[in-house]
Amino acid sequence: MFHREQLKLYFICGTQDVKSGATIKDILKEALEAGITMFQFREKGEGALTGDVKRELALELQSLCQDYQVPFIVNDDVKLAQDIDADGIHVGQDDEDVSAFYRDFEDKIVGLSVGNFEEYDQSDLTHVNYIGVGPVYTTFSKPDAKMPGGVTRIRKMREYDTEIPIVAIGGIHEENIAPIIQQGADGVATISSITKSQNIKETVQRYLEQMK
Ligand code: TZP
Ligand code: MG
Repeated sequence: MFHREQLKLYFICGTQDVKSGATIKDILKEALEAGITMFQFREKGEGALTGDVKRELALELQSLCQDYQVPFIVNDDVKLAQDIDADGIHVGQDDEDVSAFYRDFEDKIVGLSVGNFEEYDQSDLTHVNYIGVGPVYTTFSKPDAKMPGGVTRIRKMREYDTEIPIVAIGGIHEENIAPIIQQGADGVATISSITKSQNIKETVQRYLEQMK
């Protein structure tokens, strides 16, 4: 079951986002402990895990999320999400069409990336629980990211659709979330502000305090 409150602090991570000594498991555990509200396993780009190794890691991360009752979402890989019975799936505009798989995710969470009005207009949102809107600011975690739309894009998207749950993404950190929430986003999604944090507990707490 999906509640829009789950979007408040949505941590996204794959092995490609973890460079230094720590492991993705350590980072996720700290983030869960500190109170993230949703997690997306996004294994992408050069060196990304595939096949059984990816599946094994997914199962481990899923089990961690279950310990904290935080939804475990798989990016892109519909088959993996079905296979391990993930809590949901997140797809982009160029990924598998929601109409092709929504029946298998009826009681689960389906997220779709929507970068602008054109993408919004061409998307069937009937079976979509939330949209990811971004990049808001410049991001270094997605090499093919489009031009940042700023908080203006968030405000306009909220005016365009006053109901749909929105999670903002891209270049977000604890210091720049206030206007994003003020302009109508339900929450923020972040990779690097958590993976690169010197103190994940503090980072997460600062985020959550501003969402109250
Ligand atoms: N989609 C739009 S921006 C982005 C994705 C997956 C990357 C966000 O990463 P960061 O480090 O929070 O900017
Ligand atoms: Mg994708």
